[in-house]
Amino acid sequence: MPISAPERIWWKPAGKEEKIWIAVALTWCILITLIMPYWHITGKQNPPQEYYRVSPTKFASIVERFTQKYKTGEENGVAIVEPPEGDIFIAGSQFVWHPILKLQSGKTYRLHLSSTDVQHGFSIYPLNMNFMALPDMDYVLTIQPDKPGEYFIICNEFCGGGHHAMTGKIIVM
Ligand SMILES: [Cu+2]
Repeated sequence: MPISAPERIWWKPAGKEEKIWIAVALTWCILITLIMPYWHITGKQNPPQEYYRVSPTKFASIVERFTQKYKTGEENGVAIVEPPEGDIFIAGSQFVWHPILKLQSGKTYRLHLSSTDVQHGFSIYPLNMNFMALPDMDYVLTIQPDKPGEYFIICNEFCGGGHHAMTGKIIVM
């Protein structure tokens, strides 16, 4: 069979259903495109606006000093600290979040979050709060815990062989 050119007009004009589908899809595209900037401004889910540069070794030594100063106990080899209101620190390191923070409900803390090695994901469970912990970056999250209980921190960024077991804890009194 010889190869022949297709008919000159081989398509059919769009039918009614196809036109409806295109209109619905286009409307939806425009809508979700507009929702993105809208949610960025009103969604209260943006990363913290306060952050500083800090070297991983410097942050590690700050966390160490903070831990020694306010240490009240230990759990599975991780120090428990009970700091007063103000600046508090937590570091992600392969493969643990440390120290364990014991906080008072209703008080305001400035939680400094960073990593002493690679990138980690800071995810507070059961709350749906997720932040990045980056080496070289000190993110300051102003928090006011209002519900007593135990909150678990899970690393949600693959960071190496022990990633699946990388947890931490915040206790609210
Ligand atoms: Cu991880």
